[in-house]
Amino acid sequence: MTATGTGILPSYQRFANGAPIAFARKSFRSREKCVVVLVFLTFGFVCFGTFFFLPDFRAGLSSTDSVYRVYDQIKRAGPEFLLPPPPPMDESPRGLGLVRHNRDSQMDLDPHVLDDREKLRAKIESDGDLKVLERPDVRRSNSQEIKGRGIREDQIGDVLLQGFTNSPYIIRGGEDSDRTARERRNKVKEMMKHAWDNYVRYAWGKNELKPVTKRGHGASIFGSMPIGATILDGLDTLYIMGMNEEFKQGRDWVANELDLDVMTSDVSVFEVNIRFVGGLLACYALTGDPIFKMKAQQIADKLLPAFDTPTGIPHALVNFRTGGSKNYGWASGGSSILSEFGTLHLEFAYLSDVTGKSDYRNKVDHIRQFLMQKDKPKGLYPNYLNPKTGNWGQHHMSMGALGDSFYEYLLKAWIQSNKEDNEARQMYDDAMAAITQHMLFTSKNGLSYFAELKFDRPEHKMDHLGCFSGGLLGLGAQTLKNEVSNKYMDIAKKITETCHESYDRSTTKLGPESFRFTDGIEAKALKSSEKYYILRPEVVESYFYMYRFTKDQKYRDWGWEMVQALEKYCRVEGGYTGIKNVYTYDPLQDDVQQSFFLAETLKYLYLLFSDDSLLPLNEWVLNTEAHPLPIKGVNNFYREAV
Ligand code: DMJ
Repeated sequence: MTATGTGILPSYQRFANGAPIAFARKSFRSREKCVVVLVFLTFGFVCFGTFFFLPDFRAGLSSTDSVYRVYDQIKRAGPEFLLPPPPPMDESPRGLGLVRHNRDSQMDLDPHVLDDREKLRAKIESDGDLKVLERPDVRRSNSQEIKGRGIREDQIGDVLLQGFTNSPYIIRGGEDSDRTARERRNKVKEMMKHAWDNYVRYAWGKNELKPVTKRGHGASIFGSMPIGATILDGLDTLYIMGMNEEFKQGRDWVANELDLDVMTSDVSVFEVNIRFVGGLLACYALTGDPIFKMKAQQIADKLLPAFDTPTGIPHALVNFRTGGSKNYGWASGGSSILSEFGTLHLEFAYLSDVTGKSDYRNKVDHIRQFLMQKDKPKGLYPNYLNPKTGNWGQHHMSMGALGDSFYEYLLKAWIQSNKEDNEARQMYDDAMAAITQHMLFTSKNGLSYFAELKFDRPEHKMDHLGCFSGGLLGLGAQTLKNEVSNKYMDIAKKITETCHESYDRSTTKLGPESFRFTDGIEAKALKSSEKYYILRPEVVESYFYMYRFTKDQKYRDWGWEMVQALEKYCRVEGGYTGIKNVYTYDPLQDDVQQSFFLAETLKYLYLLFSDDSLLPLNEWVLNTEAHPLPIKGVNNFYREAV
């Protein structure tokens, strides 16, 4: 077989049914001659255009050194003009940072992209420095400003993200004039970096980090599959602290990796709402990046089947795959829990406003109406409500576990609505009047605390969880001045003081899960099952609010004591761990870095050492997981759908 017949070499010989056809003609046809002439003409036109229309060459016609000038331009552009730059050294694990840098460097390679970016950045900066969140100008809407300049709504996030990821460092405000406060704040930021970096290194994409054994951790509240709880919960803290690279890394995970389809088991409606929906909505408000709104909505949609109960009071657990929902068997005969179904309002109301879909708000309004018309024993709300019958379960009442954030969301829904949701404020005021009348006690040595009620009997015990109530009462008193506001501010100070005592009376200077006021004990845990500390935020949450309202330096100093204790007893090489007994010098570690440590504890500490311009409380309201949501009508970051 010849080479021609193999098809390996090119051949112009034609074949018919495998037999060669004789090629007789030796000259061109006239049509072929025309094509040849046309080709020559086109070539001539291109050469002519090159010399007379391209700027560099035209300029160089009179010059003898044009070749050298082109060479010089290439040289100045650097080697990247011809070759992509090497990826920067990357210490982050799993090549995450490498992927990011590679992509960025390819963007940088294209001079047109670079140019557009620069222009966009200049435009944004001329709008009044949108990247700096220090003091948003409430008279102008940021998104409108951008829209007004021809940038589509769906580009806003990218514009903002590109804006700050290109920048070496952008301060988001709140630097205190006091040097000590600034140093302490920097320390908190370093703690956040330690917590985040180790999560990235050992548990990326998992729900939480086991900092001692250095691997992923999965809590059942998030279901059986990893869904990046620490990323969703911690992202806005990264943003607020100006940790741009880390924020971008988390944002890209949300955009590209967050996959709800992996969620095939039951999850807690409450936890998913406050941590994931709340976290994503806060990021949406802060950045305008539509990916956050989209993901928040997708997750909230998965929660909706939990509301399909005879009363519309949602179940505690929902299955993302089947839509089936149920309550915990242990909760007073299958009841729903007050602090859970009562802690959806802020996120759902805001989600309706940014998506333009009323469903979410309708669901939580319905819960509100249902609770309003129910009889309340002595004006108090029991912790349990049966979603089938609509009857209260056991008459247990608490400012701590099972009750807490229900009261918080009454006040904060009113604040979020720019004080228009008066129903909510009235319910809050009525509830606080009943609680302070029936559940507020003073110990022999003068410490104020909220006891729990079991039917009519007080149990003289307060949860760490209940320590948020110092800040809450302060916020209530600060936002509505009336004949009782001084009284409530006074209680707020006393409760915060008691909670500090629970820390101060421990060996580690960290507070126990619950503390009692019985048998000669004050503000100390009694049982070993109450002595643990799992990196909870509620005490520093109250320090933060009370510092904002009073400017009393002691709250900052108490916060600093907490930082030192965290560093001493909870910091390990692989992150931060909870401890099992706050009353020993060498406590056992629980090996869990809770996602709320990044979302709340470190955020409140950071805010405590910032000045009031960072997340001013007349523009932002923090959800129960410390995710900031904008206040309607006064905050341009509200981004209501039009
Ligand atoms: C957080 O998830 C929230 O603050 C919630 O309201 C109750 N407690 C944890 C942190 O302790």
